[in-house]
Amino acid sequence: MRLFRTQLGVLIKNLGRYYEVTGVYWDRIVQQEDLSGFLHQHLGPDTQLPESFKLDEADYLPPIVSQEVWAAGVTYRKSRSARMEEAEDAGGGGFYEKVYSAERPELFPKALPHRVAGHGQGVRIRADSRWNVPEPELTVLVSPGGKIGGYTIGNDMSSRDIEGENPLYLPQAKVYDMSCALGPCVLVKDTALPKETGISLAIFREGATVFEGKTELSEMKRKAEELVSYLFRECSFPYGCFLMTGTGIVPPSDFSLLVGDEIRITIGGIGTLINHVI
Ligand code: DO4
Ligand code: MG
Repeated sequence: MRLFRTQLGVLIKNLGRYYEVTGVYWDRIVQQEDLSGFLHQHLGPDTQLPESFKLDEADYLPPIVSQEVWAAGVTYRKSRSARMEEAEDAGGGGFYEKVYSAERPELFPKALPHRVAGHGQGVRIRADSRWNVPEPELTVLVSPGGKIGGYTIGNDMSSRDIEGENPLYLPQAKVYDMSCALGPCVLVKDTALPKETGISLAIFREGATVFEGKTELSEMKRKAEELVSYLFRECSFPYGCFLMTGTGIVPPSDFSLLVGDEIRITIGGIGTLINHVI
């Protein structure tokens, strides 16, 4: 079952048909400890949309209203190596090796809702950075009680030159207006995604593919539940939260995004999140 936040209201897609969730606002929905059970109550002939109904790209809104977005870092070997390389000259490389093997994960606050783009909307690169990449990340929706109720696709836009100059600049490399994208929907599911789930990233420039890469969840060093349990140790989330689980795809060091690029992130079972750099 997939949950959509759209210009037309909150919709569920189940077995190929769309249903409208009426009378309940987004925050109240994603607060549910049994999200799947709650949404099932909203499937019925009275909430069903015509069989011909489909969403246009302009209809999508980011699947977030009052939730915080957090992110985990260096959860894949590929990210560890890229970070070590970019921070080497500044003498910061050792920190990334340490955090990759440490018990405590790297977690950082990524975005407040107003900094999040939805499917089809624009993401930004910083004007004071010359090396920018998207980071395609499986992102979990977590209830106030700390339960993973769903999965979405996240893009953790990052300025690698700022991050590499000094690890203390991480918040500036990661947090700025429209530095985060989430969508196109939340796959509502009580069980973990299979380890073979594929994550792929493609970047297009003026109609040509300028980067393609893929990984799978089996490459992730930590489990999403472990990341969530660290996040919930000393933070409460009355409206629930999103947690991005880190990137396992890093474009080569001579690649940087440009305004106009199209970024497509696909995660098996969820869908494809498309954004343009504006
Ligand atoms: O430590 C820097 C951030 C790494 C990150 O965002 C990632 O691995 O996805
Ligand atoms: Mg990341």
